[in-house]
Amino acid sequence: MTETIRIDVHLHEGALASFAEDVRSGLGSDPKAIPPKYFYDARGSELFEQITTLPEYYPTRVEQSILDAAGAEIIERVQPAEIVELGPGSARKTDALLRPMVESGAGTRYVPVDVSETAVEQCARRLAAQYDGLEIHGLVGDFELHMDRIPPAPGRRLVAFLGGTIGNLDEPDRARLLKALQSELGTEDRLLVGTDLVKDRAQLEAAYNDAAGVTAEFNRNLVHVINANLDADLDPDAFEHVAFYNESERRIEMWLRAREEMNARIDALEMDVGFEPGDEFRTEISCKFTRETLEREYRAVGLEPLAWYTDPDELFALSLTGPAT
Ligand code: AVJ
Repeated sequence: MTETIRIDVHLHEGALASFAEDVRSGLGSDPKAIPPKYFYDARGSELFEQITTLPEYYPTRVEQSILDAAGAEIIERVQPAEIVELGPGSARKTDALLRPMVESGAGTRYVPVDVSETAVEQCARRLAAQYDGLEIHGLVGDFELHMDRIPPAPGRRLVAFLGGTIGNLDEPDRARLLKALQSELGTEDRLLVGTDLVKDRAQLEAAYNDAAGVTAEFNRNLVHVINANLDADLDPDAFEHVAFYNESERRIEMWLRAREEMNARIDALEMDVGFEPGDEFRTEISCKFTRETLEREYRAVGLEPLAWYTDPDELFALSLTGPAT
């Protein structure tokens, strides 16, 4: 067998330093907030996989159904030589794009870019076994920082950013990321983004407050990540999971709220942190979009909306864009 998997890790050096810095500034800011990308250690990635199978968490299933229906058409339209995927996680949904790309004969390479090393390794191994001759070049890193490390394409490139993960970024950060992507795209390259859509509060809130409590465990996992990486002694079970829809900001917010008074030590930061009962810090935003709000954001960074794919209930959407000419 020829070697078709290569994985470059760009995370080790700066990663711990930026996590430490984000926790320090995040716990010192008002409101307190830590970026959601740090959820995804091995356990966090596993918990997120469980979330995607929960009855209340519709985005993964609905996006899959849209991809199953439109994947072949998207590939035919773009005719990519490679797919670069930002934040693939398990990359299970990507099959709906990879299969038609490989079958078209034009596509030869898949480049998963994820902060989770285990996610990149596992999806690379699975896909290499599944698609004979597909070259896989994984990058372990933060796509907000390592965009320029993506190797040059052998032809037309389709950049996929699925799952609604772009909603983890606030509008300025989205504009920065989209602008960075736009500037990397050649005239024939395309960007495919999955976004959760604005809908009624009850359905949104149920998706982030599942009855089985998996999302609560996922949320509290951030405390484990802080303890493990920064030599801290926060008690995860002393925090309550809070998730609600902030309608004026069009986003789900997740918070961790102290149930009791707590004094903790973060050794790596030489920092003492105190919590009064009810004190909270934000762990995630998950922004929801309409076609109008999203297309305005695309145009603002020189991306032209080319196609819009949604499900019959308009719960979730995939949008295809390319550099404006
Ligand atoms: C992976 C960022 C798309 O925002 O819905 C799921 C993460 N958080 N449940 C989302 C998540 C809580 C998810 N994304």
